[in-house]
Amino acid sequence: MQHLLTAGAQRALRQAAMIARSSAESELEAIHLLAALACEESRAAEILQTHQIELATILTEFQLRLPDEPMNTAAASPDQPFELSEALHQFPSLREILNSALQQASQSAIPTEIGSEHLLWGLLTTAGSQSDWLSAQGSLSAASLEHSINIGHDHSTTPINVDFAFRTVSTTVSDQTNTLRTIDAAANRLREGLRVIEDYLRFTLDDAHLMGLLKTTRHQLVDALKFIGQESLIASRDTLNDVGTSISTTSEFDRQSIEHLLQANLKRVQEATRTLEEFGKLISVEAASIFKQMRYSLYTLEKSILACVYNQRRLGNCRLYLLVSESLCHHGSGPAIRESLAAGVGIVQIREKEMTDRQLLEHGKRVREWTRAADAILIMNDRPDLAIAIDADGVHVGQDELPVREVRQIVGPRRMIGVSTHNIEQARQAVLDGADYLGVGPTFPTTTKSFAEHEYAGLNFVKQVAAEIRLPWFAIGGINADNLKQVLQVGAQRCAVSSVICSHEHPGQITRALLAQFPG
Ligand code: 3NM
Repeated sequence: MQHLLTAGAQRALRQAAMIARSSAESELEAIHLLAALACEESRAAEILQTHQIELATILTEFQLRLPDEPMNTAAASPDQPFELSEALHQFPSLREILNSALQQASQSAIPTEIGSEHLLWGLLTTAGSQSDWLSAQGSLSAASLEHSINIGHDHSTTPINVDFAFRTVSTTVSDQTNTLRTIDAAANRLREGLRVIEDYLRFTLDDAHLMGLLKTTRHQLVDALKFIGQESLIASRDTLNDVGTSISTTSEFDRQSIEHLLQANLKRVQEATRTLEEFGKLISVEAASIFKQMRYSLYTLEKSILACVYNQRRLGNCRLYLLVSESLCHHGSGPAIRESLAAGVGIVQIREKEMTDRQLLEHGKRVREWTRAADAILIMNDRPDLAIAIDADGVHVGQDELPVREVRQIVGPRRMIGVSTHNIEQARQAVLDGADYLGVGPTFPTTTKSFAEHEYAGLNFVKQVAAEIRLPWFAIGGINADNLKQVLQVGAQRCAVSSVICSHEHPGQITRALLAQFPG
């Protein structure tokens, strides 16, 4: 997670560095930050003034000098967002203060922004001459400062990321070395596990979207380790004396399939992030917080990868998907369904907008019998309740219908959920939401369903999905025997059609003609 600093907090930190230089100090100290906060036009300065703590008194007390050059230079008021990690990197001596500021900021209504008032909190609550002096000023206390910080904030908000407190580590040097050694080993385990998964996504699944998400996790690891320090990790490494290297379990070498290997590595990276998170808490709250985020991302990623693998298997050779509406059918929906099933359609969707629920139920039960006899998949459009009532294999929803999460609550884990998508962001989101397959369209103009101008996606969208998504998907919308080739050429492997089969005089014949165009 990124923790940003407000512009006021950034200026205060830079001014503190300038004050340290003017006062001929070799290192930036807390007192310099205190002086900087007092001269900055900021919330911290207001709070200090309320408590009659003046800049002049601070300068005299700590024998500090303000710089001769003007403090509000362009360099001192950057417009770029500035992250806590950068601040820690630039101002390592203020580490504890920044940590404490983060803790306080994370409890406020805008949890990720660290302001000058939070820096002041850090100064007051972190041991040092500045804290003793501030506390001795009479009216300023932790309680009064907390009150000033939180004025106007809604205390009913749940604090984020504060299930751990900053620990001033009181462990022995040997404990610290062992903690770092553990973190180093877990980071290596995580890095290696991520690489195995990445190779699977790259060479087996060929899924650029999920690979991109995994890369983000790898970058997060690099960010988190900056808080711990690569040098100290390397210095603590002692592989030769690691008792774990000589112990190998038979299960470690027991990989029956690529999927088994994948699952073992998905578990391995989750376990590694948990170790990193727990031991990381002893060294750095920021690192521990990133490890925690990584663990959650990895759970979602695991789900998306396995859904992809499982649904590819489930939809196997289903190339042609038929959406049936009674009103479109030349000879009624019965012949259209039975003939197309006999000709090789692998998946049928009941898409009736005009039937009553009773009619839909009866119709659905009949179609269930036909599809079962043909060993084909049956999907109910838009109605999870009826999907269950007719024992369909799944339900299909559009962007304006129930979200996947709610549908999943109704239909349970085993029935499939298909989602219509009309742009690449919707497609990526549907993958993460837990869809089992996607509709990708409209590919060509269609009169079967109406679309707003901006929803018309075209072949370009099909091409985009083909380039990055391996969850099974069906190109849809206006596809017929004349344009199917174009759809296959841009990378579609599966298509869904309605009117071309339903309104054909010989549904079986046109189904065969369409299927014949799919390769192999
Ligand atoms: N959904 P036809 S296009 C129901 O793009 C439907 O999500 C679409 O029928 C989408 O093959 C569409 O007759 C209509 O054009 C498909």
